[in-house]
Amino acid sequence: MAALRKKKTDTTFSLTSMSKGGRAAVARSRSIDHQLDEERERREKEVQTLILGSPGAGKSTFLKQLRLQFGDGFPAAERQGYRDQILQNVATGLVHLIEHMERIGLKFQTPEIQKLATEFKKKHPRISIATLIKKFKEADEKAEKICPATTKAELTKRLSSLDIYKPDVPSEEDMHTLWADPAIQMCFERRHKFETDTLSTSSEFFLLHIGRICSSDYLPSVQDILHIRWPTLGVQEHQFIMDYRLYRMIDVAGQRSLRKKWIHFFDEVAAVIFFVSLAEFDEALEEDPSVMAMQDSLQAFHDVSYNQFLDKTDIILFLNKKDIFSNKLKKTSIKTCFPDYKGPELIDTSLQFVQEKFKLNKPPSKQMYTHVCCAIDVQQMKEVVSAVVECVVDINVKRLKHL
Ligand SMILES: Nc1nc2c(ncn2[C@@H]2O[C@H](COP(=O)(O)OP(=O)(O)O)[C@@H](O)[C@H]2O)c(=O)[nH]1
Ligand SMILES: [Mg+2]
Repeated sequence: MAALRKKKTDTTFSLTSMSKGGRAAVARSRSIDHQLDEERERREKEVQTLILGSPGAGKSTFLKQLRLQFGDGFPAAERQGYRDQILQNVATGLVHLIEHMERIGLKFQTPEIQKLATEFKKKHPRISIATLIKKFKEADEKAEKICPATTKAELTKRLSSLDIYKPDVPSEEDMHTLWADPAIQMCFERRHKFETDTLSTSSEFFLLHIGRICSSDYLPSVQDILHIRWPTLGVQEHQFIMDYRLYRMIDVAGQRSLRKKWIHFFDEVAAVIFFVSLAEFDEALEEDPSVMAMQDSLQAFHDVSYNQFLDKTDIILFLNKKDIFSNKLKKTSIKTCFPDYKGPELIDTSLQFVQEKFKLNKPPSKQMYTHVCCAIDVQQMKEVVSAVVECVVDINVKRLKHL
């Protein structure tokens, strides 16, 4: 900034001694200088960070942690607004159990409750990411036809408004009745023995708190909000101001079919935060079951870090869901995803191997900062979020030197 200001004063030599054409040229140059100054000032004041990664990797949860520390921390009035999403998540957990009971032939205690369960399942089907993605893609293509987005701002607006997930709010009374049944209780007790289609940690959490949640004076807690699973397929943003700078954290939809849109967000980006769910090492992609989810994340990470528009952009890699990763490794080897793994069946060595894989999928010269974490853990994330914000600030200082 100082250098640029100096340059500006240098051009204020005697205008009166110049020809008309010369004066016009200086005026033009001043106006360009002025525009550059303004642009530079805007860039200095505004720091954009893109948050990329597959659906379910923990991007929204990270944004919530950021809000907890650098925002208003979810005041009561706002927490109330999460109630319907939480009730929906409880319903998803119940339907998961009902489906498991059907598979193993376990019946509810009375025909009335059995009927209620069948109707409940029909009314509140479990969210399939694959179906949502299909619906989102269709809505996006339709919107594009009616009104093509020509600027990033338009695209952001359009993608954020494609709200395609609007399920019915389940009845608390129905959920109480289903949950009180001894058969569903038995099924829940045996949840750790489910061979396939295991209950997610968020479903487990909400079912364990069903009594509190389904009460008339229920007010969601911060922990409840952090456990919400609510697929966001559009663009979400969280802004905060620090040291007179506006930090914009932009969460862009992560599913494969929409990745080509990421590129619209690449200009003016100071840093990229790339989220990977460590829990996906033994999972296949819902969109394409022939592909292992973590291999797909590696490919996406490779494409981002080698993208020409991001060649000067540093990457912050988040290896998230360490808790689920550690649990899964007790039963399943990392070889499920990486047959070339030769190390011992230990958490630390398996984790190092995954880290190494990501390191090998970026240009050697590109700076990468890695965090291994559990995004729902408020205590642990305090340090991580501060470190990330500090890192983004540093990256921006470095970036400004090269502008
Ligand atoms: N157990 C566990 N669950 C997590 C972790 N991070 C996020 N989640 C949960 O995973 C689900 C998906 O997270 P979300 O932030 O919505 O993913 P996004 O699609 O990338 O935005 C939510 O239910 C979160 O509560 C984690 O580290 N451990
Ligand atoms: Mg999200």
